[in-house]
Amino acid sequence: MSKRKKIALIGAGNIGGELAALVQRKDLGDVVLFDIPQKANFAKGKALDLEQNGAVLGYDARITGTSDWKDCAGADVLIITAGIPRKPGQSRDDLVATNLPIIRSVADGAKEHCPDAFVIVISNPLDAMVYEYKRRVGAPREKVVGMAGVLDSARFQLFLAREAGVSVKDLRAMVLGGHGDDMVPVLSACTVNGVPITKLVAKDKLDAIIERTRKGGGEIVGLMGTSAYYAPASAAVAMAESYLLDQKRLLASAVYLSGEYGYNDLYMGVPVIIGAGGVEKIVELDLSEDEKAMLAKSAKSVQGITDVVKSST
Ligand code: A3D
Repeated sequence: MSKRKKIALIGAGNIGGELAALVQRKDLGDVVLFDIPQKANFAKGKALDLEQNGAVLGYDARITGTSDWKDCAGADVLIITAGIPRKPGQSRDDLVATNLPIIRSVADGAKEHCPDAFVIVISNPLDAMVYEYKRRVGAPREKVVGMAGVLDSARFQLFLAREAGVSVKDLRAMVLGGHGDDMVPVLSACTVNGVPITKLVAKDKLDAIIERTRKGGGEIVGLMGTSAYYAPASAAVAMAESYLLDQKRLLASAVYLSGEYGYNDLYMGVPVIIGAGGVEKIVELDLSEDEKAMLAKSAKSVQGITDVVKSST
């Protein structure tokens, strides 16, 4: 009989709590909610609240709060949200000075205690943080991805569905590139169940939606004073589920590029197939010339912040 899976959530804040709730409701396995020693009791309290919520709702997952890496030993999946989120007026790149030492300490803990886990990084600035995690742990690229594309694509899908007057269920959309204001919503891959979106939404509306998608994270930070957490958690759980259940879903994910799309030694969002082998395939789309130019611009931004991380000791 196969044993229950273990999902370690590094960071027990807003996204960490929602991740735990989703893993519990989908019965993907047992959860370890890890945070720094100063927040160990907070993590323990949140875990207990969630387990009691499971008792109300009828979910059996064990949820443990901790600040001891030993409790993460043998985790099948690690989802990393450790770090600070944006405040109004900040860019994601503004977080690098605080979040770089945090991702390094997380990488050291993970390398020692759960080196074989499939890792999904969420901490910002996303592409640079996932790059640094992989570099420090020395893990194979199949096992280390960044979550951003699923979330950015969902924002794009929502705005398009509302404008077209159709269900979000029928929207197929993809946002590639770095997780920044020059991310690349790929119109050529966007349909309503196979019908090109350009048949249903006028060009000026599409342009406005692309702009809103690019600023989608900032719109929420401006309203709430902190980052989004429901949709980011759902997006990461979709990726974790595809790995744990070998679903082989094709999801936009930040992945280490070795020549794909013409980029090397860089993490950036592209379509990948996630299954039991982790990143099983990177799918190369035939992008239009415009889309290639937008991807190049986005890659340049990602390279800039990645270089900052690479040169910082
Ligand atoms: P928050 O609610 O502040 O939770 C972060 C938690 O990380 C806090 O409880 C911290 O104590 C904890 N932490 C700090 N250092 C460590 C450490 N060394 N080890 C373990 N835990 C630590 O933030 P949040 O959950 O809202 O956001 C977390 C991160 O996700 C931020 O960097 C956000 O910018 C980022 N984020 C990314 C996306 C993407 O789409 C990529 C979306 C939304 C938020």
